[in-house]
Amino acid sequence: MSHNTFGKNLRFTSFGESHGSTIGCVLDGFPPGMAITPEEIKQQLIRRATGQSRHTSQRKEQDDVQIVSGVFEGVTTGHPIALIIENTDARSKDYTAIAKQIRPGHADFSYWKKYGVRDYRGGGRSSARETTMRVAAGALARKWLLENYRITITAWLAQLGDIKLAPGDLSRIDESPFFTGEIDRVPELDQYMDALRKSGDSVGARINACASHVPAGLGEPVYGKLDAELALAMMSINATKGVEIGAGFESVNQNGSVHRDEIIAGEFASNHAGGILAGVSTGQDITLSVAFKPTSSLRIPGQSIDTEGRAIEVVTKGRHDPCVGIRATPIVEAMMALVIMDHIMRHQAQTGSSNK
Ligand code: EPS
Repeated sequence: MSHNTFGKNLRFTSFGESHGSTIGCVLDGFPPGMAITPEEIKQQLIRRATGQSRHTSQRKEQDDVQIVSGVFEGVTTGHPIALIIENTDARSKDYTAIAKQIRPGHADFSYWKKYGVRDYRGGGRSSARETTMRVAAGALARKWLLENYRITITAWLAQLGDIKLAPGDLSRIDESPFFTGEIDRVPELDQYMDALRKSGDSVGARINACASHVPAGLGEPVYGKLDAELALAMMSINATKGVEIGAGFESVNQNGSVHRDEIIAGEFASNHAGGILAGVSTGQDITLSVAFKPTSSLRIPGQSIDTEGRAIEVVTKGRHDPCVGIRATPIVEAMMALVIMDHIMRHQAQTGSSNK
């Protein structure tokens, strides 16, 4: 089976490959009456796009989004919203040399084992190109959440390789390609990435995220818990290797007397739960953290096999991200927005209450 849809009352489906003619998505169940323009969607797309700095892949896609359906006279109609973007800068010949080679650490291996056939051009469906559509749909969800619930969602770079970063001033994360609020540390990050790129290697990253003003009561115990569905959404992003909610794995070191979030005079005194208790939102900020592995398309030779099973040495040339985690930041935000909006609609459908 293939599975390209998520969400229940707000359903998102994406299609398309990195080097196909077009990528696209359908967002079904979106409420009528919200104004939206392609330019607003593009504002989010630019944040994720390649070629915006020297630290990401130099593929230059315009990412001009066309709203094909579900919007009439600039307003959502309640019908499926279909969005498409043409691929205009795919350079498939970059992949001829590795057409029959399996890059170690890449979907090349597992997709080939599963399907027996693979679109080797840019990784086909396994490419991060697909995440463009998540950010496009996420732009609509973010706007709806802000207008209807004042919900804001912000993600930031918390770690690049072994460099740990504090949140700093989160209102400034869009001022550098790193999505960091520690603006004065950007030169250090530039230097680190320049050296990494020169070495031909790649590195992982940690992205932290926070959603504020999320109402209490979202989440569907026991198999549709809000944290479970957020974790699933994050794990579906390319290169994710770990997700933590609230205190996450740090909870292992904590005593119950520390971990529990005491309620003093009607207010939570801390937020180790990450805004979710027993799979249901508490009204506190929802906080999570996502680990991205280092990308596998490297200029450094690696031992592997070809599609005939022969031992080979693989070298990947072309335009690749030395740290795909950096531009995963807007993808994390988009996935959080889509999951939270879906849960608001599910909560309303079950209880008849908007919990505003
Ligand atoms: C990617 C490899 C590069 C990236 C691509 C993701 O593509 P190509 O090899 O075709 O130049 O540019 O990312 C995007 C195009 C995008 O929009 O995110 C990969 O191997 O996943």
